[in-house]
Amino acid sequence: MSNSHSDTPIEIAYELAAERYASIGIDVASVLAKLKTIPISVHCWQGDDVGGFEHNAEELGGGIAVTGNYPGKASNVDELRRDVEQAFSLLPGRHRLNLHAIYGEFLTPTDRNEVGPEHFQGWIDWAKEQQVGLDFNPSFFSHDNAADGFTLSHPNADIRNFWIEHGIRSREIGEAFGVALNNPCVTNFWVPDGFKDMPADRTAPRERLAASLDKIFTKEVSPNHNLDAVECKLFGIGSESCVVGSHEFYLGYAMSRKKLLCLDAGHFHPTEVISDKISSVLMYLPEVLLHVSRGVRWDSDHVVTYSDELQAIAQEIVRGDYLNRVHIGLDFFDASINRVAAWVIGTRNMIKALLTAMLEPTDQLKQLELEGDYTSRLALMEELKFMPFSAVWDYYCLSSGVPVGAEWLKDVKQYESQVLLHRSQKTEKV
Ligand code: RNT
Ligand code: ZN
Repeated sequence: MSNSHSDTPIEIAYELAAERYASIGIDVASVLAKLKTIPISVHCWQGDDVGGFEHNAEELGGGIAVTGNYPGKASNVDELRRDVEQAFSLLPGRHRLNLHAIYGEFLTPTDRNEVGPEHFQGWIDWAKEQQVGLDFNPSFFSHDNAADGFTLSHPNADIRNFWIEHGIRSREIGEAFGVALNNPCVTNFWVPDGFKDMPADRTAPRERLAASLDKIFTKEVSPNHNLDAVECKLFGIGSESCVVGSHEFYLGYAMSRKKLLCLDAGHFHPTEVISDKISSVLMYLPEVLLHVSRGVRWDSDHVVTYSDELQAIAQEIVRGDYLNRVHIGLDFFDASINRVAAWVIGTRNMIKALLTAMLEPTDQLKQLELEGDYTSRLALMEELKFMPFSAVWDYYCLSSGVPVGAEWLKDVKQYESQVLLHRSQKTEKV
């Protein structure tokens, strides 16, 4: 490494940081080369408060909620794409876009049991052009047939069949993404089904949910094109007493049907953390999907910050050597701040957490633990928190051609004044 006179302060800081890391056995250049290959699946729904583009879109349902009325929400597919491109331009690395079924391009009113790959051709073309992979989600909420809180486990067979058809078609869309992009799509199934008050029968709805899912998954689809995931949950607004698709339900389902389990950071008891679950679940499942989110007091889906739990999630993925088995997706929605900024903040934090985890001397920490030297383990872990990872992060941004530090905010502010504030504002609820 040479400090030529043309080196910027960021490059100089990086070179010094790289020397520090080399002294603890970390090759920073190879860490950055690897980090570049890890995609984060960025959720489209932060861009419009989980609204979607259906003709007769209903209010957000399913026990999830978005609060805030920050101006500039995307209200059509072109606006959403433009906003996603703006966010992607501020992220180092190449990432993925995660779509929900309600985000299709519907020329005529199209019900959920009518969606198909044709409604997502525009997204496929866009993804090819942007060179990003696509992930998918059937949308089992914000619909008349979900209004009473049940979908795939509904006691009424007609309603169940309606949603089963939606699930089948959603997998076909996922498969079409995988084929067109030559890149497997993760299609994640989350249903809001649950009881507000104590149910008399917890068994029958769970049996119906399993039977409905089995019907949806009947067709064999190549894992090179589509991977199915199922997302568990503890409670929602309106399903406080019993969620049909609980953790135990879906862990068993995923194991027995060879599906991915989706662990959402907001879907457990408040002191329960998904970082501790990854290694347990991966004992028995080949792959998992994460919905990295941040619950504040409840499953509130706040923007992901650089929290202890975010770091712990990244550490678990890296320490367990699970990078190839964990699909990292984000799931938050905040309408009280600039929505593009929300994406950038949350995604940059996820990448930063991966980077710092990859800059750890993992083998040394494990060895100290094995020897029972917990004193050294704790001392080293705490010293690592003050290693110069920010210099590595800055350099990663610089060398990836994206803004360093808070510079990205200028781009977002400019985009806000030039684009977002010119959008016609519909009356929105707070
Ligand atoms: C809801 C689940 C689910 C949704 C998205 C919109 O509690 O987390 O993943 O947030 O599908
Ligand atoms: Zn989720």
